[in-house]
Amino acid sequence: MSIVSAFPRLSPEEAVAEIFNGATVAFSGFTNAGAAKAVPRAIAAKAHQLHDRGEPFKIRVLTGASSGESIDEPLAEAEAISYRAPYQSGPTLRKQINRQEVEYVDMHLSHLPQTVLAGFQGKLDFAVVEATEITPDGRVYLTSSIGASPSYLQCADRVIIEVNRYHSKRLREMSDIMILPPPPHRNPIPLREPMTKVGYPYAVVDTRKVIGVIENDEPDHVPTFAAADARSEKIAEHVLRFLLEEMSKGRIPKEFLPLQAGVGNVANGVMAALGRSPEIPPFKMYTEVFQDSLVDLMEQGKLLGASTTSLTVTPEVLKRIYDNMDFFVSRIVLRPMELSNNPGAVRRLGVISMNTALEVDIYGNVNSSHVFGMDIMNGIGGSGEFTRNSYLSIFMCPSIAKGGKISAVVPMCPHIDNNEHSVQIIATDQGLADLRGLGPMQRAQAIIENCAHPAYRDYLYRYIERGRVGHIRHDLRTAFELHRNLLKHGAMLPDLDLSQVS
Ligand code: 0RQ
Repeated sequence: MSIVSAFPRLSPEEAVAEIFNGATVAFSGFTNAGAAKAVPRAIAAKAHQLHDRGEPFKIRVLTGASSGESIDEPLAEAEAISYRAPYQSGPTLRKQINRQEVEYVDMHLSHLPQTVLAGFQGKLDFAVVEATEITPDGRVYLTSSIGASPSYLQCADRVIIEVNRYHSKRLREMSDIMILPPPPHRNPIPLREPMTKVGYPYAVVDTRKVIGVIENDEPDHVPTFAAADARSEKIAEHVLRFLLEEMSKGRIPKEFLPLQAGVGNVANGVMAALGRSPEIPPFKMYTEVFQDSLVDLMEQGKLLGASTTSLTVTPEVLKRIYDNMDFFVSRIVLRPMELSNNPGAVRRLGVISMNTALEVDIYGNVNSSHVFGMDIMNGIGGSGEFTRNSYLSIFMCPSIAKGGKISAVVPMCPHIDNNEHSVQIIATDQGLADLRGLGPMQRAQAIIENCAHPAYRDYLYRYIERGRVGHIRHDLRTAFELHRNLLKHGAMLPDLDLSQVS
């Protein structure tokens, strides 16, 4: 008997027949990796049909993390989302959230599984999970991400499985799955180094809940990253120099420490630069997203192993992995996000974290998520759990944006995702500020001098001079003057000659 045939085989349209207006639907996917594909499209089509007939249809959407092209984009275009958690990065959904048409809960990612288990997200009506296989006894072998799928399979009332033939069945050899029991019944997680496995190669579902199985062979829609630009190269240079200095001072051991890198071009560029440096020894990663550049590093022997929750790689790179599984299965561990991002594990392993900011303030508070403190960009993602608990917490961003109309260093961030108590190092294309051991006014000096673009330094120094003296110096009348200028005039310093800003 075919393993799939133990469950009804459904068309996507049949699978979504029971999904009702107001349902909470939890999808697999951490980024586009391992995201459900056929079902979200079918739900979007159903929403279009019902809306055309004048009938309401919106669902509450949970995933592992963002899921752009596969889930958020089709559903948002169909105006079919009423609520979204824990992270998104889709252009259409972002606009709907910022118009307050969609309620969005921007969460620390490792918190999500326990909030689902505890019922904080309400009842999960459906889980839609991509798998390489579901066995008749309910073992579900997941695909290119684990994310929160094991918890969704456990907690949802009804389950739809997308069996995707594109993915290698050997992904199970990388998978390490467990669900943390609710407190107070938690034991220490016995992770002593990034590659230790502590769980099972499969997630589990009560087969009585399975509505059916849809088969497909669609690759993950992971977009190609642009090559690192000149500013990213500079940031990478500064971070690399800093890490080498830390090694020479004996503050990073000679066997190095596990790295975490956020998503995006800057992080991809920094990882590539670390890989090129002969002085950085071969290292491991304890991270949440495994990106294209890491495959090169693994093949070169520079990256010895990586713990992650998703293989967020382009289809060409994923094929390279699948074609050489004998090499990769022993070097990659795929875990649920409550383990990949677990604060205790991050602290124990001594991770060096590298995440990206939209802006930083002169005291070291970081805004990664809300432009003007009002408009969501993407979300905090995993940056909080890594930053707070890492041995070295680094934030990176270009010193200016939009051709110099925006300074990434500001007097006060109007929204703070990671605060001065957790952020240790800030790097921009201008240089790097090491904030460890510095008091507020020393931090301000280090950040303005090393990280701010020269065109904005005078303004920032004058801001401090006119501030009211306290432990931290601020002028509450003008703390957001740069942001107000940007809103009103389209530039933080409207009189600045941008042709002189490079
Ligand atoms: O807009 O494309 O219209 O020009 O913001 O900026 O420089 O292209 O940077 O793509 O790396 O994204 C923080 C958003 C950076 C991302 C953020 C404008 C700028 C541009 C994007 P345009 P860049 P990136 C991993 C862990 C979440 C936290 C995290 C992010 C656009 O890295 O979402 O790291 N991080 N999580 O012009 C207004 C400013 C601006 C600004 C830049 N100060 N004000 N706009 N821009 N600075 C994720 C997971 O956990 C899954």
